[in-house]
Amino acid sequence: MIASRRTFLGLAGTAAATAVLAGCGGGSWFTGNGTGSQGALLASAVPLPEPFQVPLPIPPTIEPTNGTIELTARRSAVEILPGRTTEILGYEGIFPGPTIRASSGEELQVRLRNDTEIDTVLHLHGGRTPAEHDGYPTDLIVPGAERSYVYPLQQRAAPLWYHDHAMDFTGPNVYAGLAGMALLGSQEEGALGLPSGERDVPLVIADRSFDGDAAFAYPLADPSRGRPGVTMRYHGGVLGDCVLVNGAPWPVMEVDAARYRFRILNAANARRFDLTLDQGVTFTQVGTDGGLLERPAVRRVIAVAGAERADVVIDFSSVPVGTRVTMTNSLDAGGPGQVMQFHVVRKAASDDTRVPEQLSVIDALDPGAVSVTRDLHFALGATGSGHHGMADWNVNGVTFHDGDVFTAQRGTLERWRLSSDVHHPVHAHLLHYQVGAPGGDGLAWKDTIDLRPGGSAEVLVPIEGYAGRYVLHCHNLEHEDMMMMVNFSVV
Ligand SMILES: [Cu+2]
Repeated sequence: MIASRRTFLGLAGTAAATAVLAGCGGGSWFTGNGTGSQGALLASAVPLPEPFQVPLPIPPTIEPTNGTIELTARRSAVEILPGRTTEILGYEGIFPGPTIRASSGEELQVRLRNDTEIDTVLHLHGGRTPAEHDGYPTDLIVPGAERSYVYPLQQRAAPLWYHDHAMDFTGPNVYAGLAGMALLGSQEEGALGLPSGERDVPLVIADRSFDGDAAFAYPLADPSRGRPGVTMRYHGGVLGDCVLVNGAPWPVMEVDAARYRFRILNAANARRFDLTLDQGVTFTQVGTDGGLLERPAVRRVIAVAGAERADVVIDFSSVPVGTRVTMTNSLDAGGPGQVMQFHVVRKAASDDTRVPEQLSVIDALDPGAVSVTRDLHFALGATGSGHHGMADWNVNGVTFHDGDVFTAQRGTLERWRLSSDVHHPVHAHLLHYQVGAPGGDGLAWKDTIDLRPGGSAEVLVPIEGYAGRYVLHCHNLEHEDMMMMVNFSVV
């Protein structure tokens, strides 16, 4: 068991050597690598499959019974690379975990049993959740234990997701497979006529690398987990060379010549994706992290940084049967530049779906009502307190161990001016940001904001929900584990 755990959690010596020698991208971990993502490429030590051969898996859907869903986190062996076995940690033993379908406004209880050998924490990302159920990083479920999380879900319908949030080890735990989607629906959304049922498909996109035994390779600084963090080369982030969609490498999905709705989630530790389609096919974006846009937006590129979601419709109805439509990541020319393929295999028997011109109404917040403006700077420590034996990533020079970075008053409106040194996707628990819609038409709600290198963003943040202590962090999971996570309190 120990040997297997080490093989899985650690990085075999040969793979490490391969990674150092063959890792492309040049540059250092700090300066980036020309792929638009912060981090260093970890090259797989086994041959990877040809793209677009493996069918796209659809994670099973799980709905509450009497308001409750039961999940078990456990280790299992699954086939990811054809003919090989990869050990994962997964909710219900699969990666991604089952897709939770729940309803906005209806309380959901998730009972999680930890049948793994690691400590875990469950966080409903994008959930407006009381602090004691939010998955605070040190609220650990130890091996063999279980606990219930109660989610009031007093929030808009939205494509949320759930994942491990254990202190110092979220990166390796999510990389090992502890992530799944949680789609909140509502009557308003259900009445729109958007594609549904088998034509409403989650796409959980994540990059991974494999060691010589086809295990997920993750460069923990200490494979025994005596101390957190990754080896120096990967301090900026772990970039895999194999793109998995719903846990399958560069898969292909057979589709009807009809409209489909895709709930895209970037579940990667560090990689950004700029998704594009060929054959003249475009995306119609209908929603973001925080639910429906006011109006649909036709887009050639869907950009998603770690933890961001995009709710899109793709219309294959005018694509000739037999055509293959390829989704690529325009940020990378190599394997990570490929994502998946859609193979249009038949005419649709019927398609009475539509994308209405008006999807939802978002009441604009009044900037004149802002009572507090906060400057939050995400950067590498100039000197570094060296929590992990190297300079720490931090927010305004402080880290998780330095107490609250601010206290916010419920019922008020704040303006946050976010800025960064390198690329950081910034996520606040509990609170949602109101921003301009992607494409510029109307407003949108977000829980994760992608800050480009040297970038900044200004967002309006209504302080709503529950009193308690929450975290604000970078969703590059290596940055998060290496201290780019701070506390704030809501009173
Ligand atoms: Cu970051």
